[in-house]
Amino acid sequence: MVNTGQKYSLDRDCMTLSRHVLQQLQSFGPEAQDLSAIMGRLALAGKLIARHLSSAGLMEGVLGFTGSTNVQGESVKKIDEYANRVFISVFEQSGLVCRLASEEMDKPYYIPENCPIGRYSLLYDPVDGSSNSDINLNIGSIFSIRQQEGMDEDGQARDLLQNGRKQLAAGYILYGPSTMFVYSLGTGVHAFALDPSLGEFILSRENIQIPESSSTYSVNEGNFWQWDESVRDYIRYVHEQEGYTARYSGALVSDFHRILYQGGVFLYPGTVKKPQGKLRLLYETAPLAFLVEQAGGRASTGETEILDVVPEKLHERTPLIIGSKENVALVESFVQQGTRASQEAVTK
Ligand code: AHM
Ligand code: MG
Repeated sequence: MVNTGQKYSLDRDCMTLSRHVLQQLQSFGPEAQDLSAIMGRLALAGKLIARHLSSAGLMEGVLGFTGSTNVQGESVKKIDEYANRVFISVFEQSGLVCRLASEEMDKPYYIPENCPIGRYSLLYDPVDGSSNSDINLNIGSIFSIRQQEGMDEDGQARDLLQNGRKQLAAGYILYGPSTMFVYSLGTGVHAFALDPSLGEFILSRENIQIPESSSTYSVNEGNFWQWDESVRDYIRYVHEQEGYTARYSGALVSDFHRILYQGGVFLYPGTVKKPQGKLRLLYETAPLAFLVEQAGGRASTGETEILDVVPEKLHERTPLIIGSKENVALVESFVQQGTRASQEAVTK
């Protein structure tokens, strides 16, 4: 007699990331081969970083700050620097991408021999939520793939300054109790869990659909008095409703992962000191917006869809409201009411 339980688990074990990517693209053509190879390299970067993190508490020189600051003026952690180098090493000899742009580098890193138009650019946040790393809590890496559309004489990578709908693929790697690789090629969102005994990412959930609404909200309420009155009104509204739950981990990737699976809304609004908020468009908010739309959710600045924002510079920031459709619309209604009220006050 056939043991069907065993059969199903074997089928599942055989659905590796590379096989899944080719299946999604329904092609063995050159672009499908390239994207499949890029996903394979990203998975390798994820495995290297996960391995490094798994023994971080036992080794010297893994945790803590380097003593330098990055282009954003933020203190760099040793793990940020390590992970940034991992992505470069993994792609440098791959012949797959022409340049890499990351949160940790002022300008993109070029691999000149791979730079014909039509090759790919990788944009990434090597370690998102890195302050969690010193205390062994969840962190992640975020990535986005775009096609190279122009040559770049002055290092400003102007062809990257286009909206998020230009992304060919996006995703993240979550370093949690298990390491997960979540990606989209524009055909749904799919999650893979790292099986350490095989060293392979195995399909865990396919075609994830975010719930239409939920009572979970995720925001750093320590910034309450730094926000616009309209955001404060939304939070006051939430406090008055029964059943709302707040969840905030300090790492966007893990808060987003919860919301992708269980619904709700994550917000990082502008503050008095940072009117555009903290999160960067090209390698944080746009890739997650790409994923959330594929899962049936939304991402907005409050006024504009995140995927429609055209940046003026590489490290541009945007306010972020992301998650279940109904929750995002509710936050937007507060923000837009606030905008209308201040416009009316100006015209009076
Ligand atoms: P990072 O990429 O430098 O780690 O910064 C981004 C992180 C997000 O993961 C997280 O949501 C946010 O910063 C937390 O910021 P705050 O401490 O201001 O709430
Ligand atoms: Mg980040």
